[in-house]
Amino acid sequence: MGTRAGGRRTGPKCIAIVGPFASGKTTLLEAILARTGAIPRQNPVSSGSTVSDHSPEARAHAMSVEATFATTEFMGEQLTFVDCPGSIEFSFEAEPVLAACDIAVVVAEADEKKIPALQLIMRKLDDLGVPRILFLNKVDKAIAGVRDTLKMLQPTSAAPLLLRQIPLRKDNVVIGSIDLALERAYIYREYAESQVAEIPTDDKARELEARFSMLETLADHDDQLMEQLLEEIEPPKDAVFDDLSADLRAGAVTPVLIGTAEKGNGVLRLLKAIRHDAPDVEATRKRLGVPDGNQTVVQVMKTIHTAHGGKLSVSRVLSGQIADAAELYLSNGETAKISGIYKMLGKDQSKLVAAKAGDTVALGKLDEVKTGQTLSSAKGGMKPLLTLAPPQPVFAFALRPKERKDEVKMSAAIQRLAEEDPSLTLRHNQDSAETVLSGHGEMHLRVVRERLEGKNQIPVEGHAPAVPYRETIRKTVQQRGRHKKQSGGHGQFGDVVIEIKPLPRGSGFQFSDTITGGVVPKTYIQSVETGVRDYLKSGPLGFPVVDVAVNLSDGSYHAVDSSDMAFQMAAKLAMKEGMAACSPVLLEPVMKVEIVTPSEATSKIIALIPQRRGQILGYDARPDWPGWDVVEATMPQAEIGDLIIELRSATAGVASYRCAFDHMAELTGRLADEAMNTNGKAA
Ligand SMILES: Nc1nc2c(ncn2[C@@H]2O[C@H](COP(=O)(O)OP(=O)(O)OP(=O)(O)O)[C@@H](O)[C@H]2O)c(=O)[nH]1
Ligand SMILES: [Mg+2]
Repeated sequence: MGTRAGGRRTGPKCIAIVGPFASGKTTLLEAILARTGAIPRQNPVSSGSTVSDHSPEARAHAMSVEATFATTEFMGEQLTFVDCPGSIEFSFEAEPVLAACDIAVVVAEADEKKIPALQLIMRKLDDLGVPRILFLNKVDKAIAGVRDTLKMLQPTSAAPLLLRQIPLRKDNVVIGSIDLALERAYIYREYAESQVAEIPTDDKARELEARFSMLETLADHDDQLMEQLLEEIEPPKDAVFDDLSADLRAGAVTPVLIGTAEKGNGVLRLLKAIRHDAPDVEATRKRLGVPDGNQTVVQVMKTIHTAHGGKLSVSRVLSGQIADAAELYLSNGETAKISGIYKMLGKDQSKLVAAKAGDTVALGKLDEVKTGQTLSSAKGGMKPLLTLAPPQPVFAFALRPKERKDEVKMSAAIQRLAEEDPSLTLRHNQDSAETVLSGHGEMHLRVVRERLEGKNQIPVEGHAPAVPYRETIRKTVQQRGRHKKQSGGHGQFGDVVIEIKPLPRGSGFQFSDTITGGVVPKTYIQSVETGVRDYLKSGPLGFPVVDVAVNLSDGSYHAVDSSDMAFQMAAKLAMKEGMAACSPVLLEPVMKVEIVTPSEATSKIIALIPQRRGQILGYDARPDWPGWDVVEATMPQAEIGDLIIELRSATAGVASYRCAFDHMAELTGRLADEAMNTNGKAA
């Protein structure tokens, strides 16, 4: 016994703190920093001065909006914690962090509504193979028993949730905990280390039962322990500890610790569990497939542009070591020179001269380096360990500075923000001449906007991006167009007869001619096509025209006065008059939408689809996602703009969607008028 775990890992560790929104992650980090002496005392999140949520944006919304790094020391060992935001809109922050951390502390609470959010996180950890401890927070206000809570949370986790502590209650108030592995009681003291105590006699039976259940779970991976349990032999404590470590590191179980982060209770036990049981960078290297050897490998977890303008790439040193001014290779073979190595404590940094394998540090001025990249000392660089693939954006707005003079400044600032947040996309829409920013929800983009206006001091205006309406016709018309001008010397003459005809949806534009006998010479036929195409950029309703065919059937020319220009003009004239008589109609883009939602909200989601002029194509269980459904529908793009807001509010923030263009559909009546008023000719 006691061989599987191979003892405690003493190297520096990187611990991601994740969990559903408002479960107490920031509070827990603050408590950890206070307990380990990195900060003098624990500040409540409401004070707005925690190490994590110091930005005005986080404060304004009382939620974390980005990953925050804090390195501290516990019993002589270095631990870097990364407090990740809980909201799904900012969840991409955690991706590059989770990839290169050793363990995750999942902060959860006894709240049924947050189960789907917890499930999302647990799945992410499963996908990445990150071992985890679950910290069941807010036991001070928990009404249900811990074991009932775990039953409720178990479906979120592939690995069994293994209860390591049970609460100690007095008059229904939690006053401490009993550690089932140590078989000791701890009486909580606010903001201080708990006091060790004997397990009260009244609680002994409960403790034994819970302990037995813990041992049973461990015995699933330990035959010897199984035998001992069957023969009712008390297993040696060391063996139990070894099993706990080994199973945690292998991801075979998720140990559960309890506490009240707000009062600093349960924090020390959590730190000790991390100290004893967490894997270190060696396991993380294996997980990421870092080749053996003595090269330095560094994985970038976050990019920050600090207030004084310096760029920091917060990184995990996976192997080897780095010194200030060292050069590393990017995967594309380029080099980047480190200018400053820093230990992070929220927004504060302190300078270091070097960093070694396991350390999580900020590297200064790596201009070409981006979040998620792998740097290496191996000549020419190494294959990236990670490919960051942000999900499809679900919300967008068009942005412009309030003052024109800020245009260049704004685009530079947005570039910086996009570098800090790889889940942000920026594109220029040529059609509408808009700068469109897309992201993962309304709050996500609101924060970007606040950063532009606050940190960067650029007042901006935002509005919903233009919908790419088109127009077409419903009737065939024949039309003559004559352009004739006699002004002084050279005149202008062009004369065409065209037939304008609707085409089936999706055909685009076709041009043909049935000119015989050279009544319109070849070069001018080309001019007619040019004129028609030019006209089609904006039809009678003010939108690009699609799905029409134009045939040039007749016309005449003048040997001296005809010209390319004159025939273009004649064609445009014919189009202008002809199109108006073709019964023009607006077309709007309709998308195919795939919504993923927890099953309990499926009926609500289905109900809102027709309200947004959508058509339900079907719904089904989401493959491989117990408790979730997929709803498929078609929906006009105009209705999808703010769809995410409604989806999120119907599902405690977790539903999402993907969409792709499906077809164009006619739009008439009031909605067509509105579209024309805002986007088209009438505007
Ligand atoms: N009763 C109780 N409340 C707590 C505890 N820990 C945190 N809270 C409260 O829960 C709320 C959210 O706390 P945060 O620490 O900001 O939660 P978070 O998980 O960091 O939230 P996001 O980063 O926005 O996802 C705050 O009002 C805290 O005061 C606890 O142990 N007990
Ligand atoms: Mg937080």
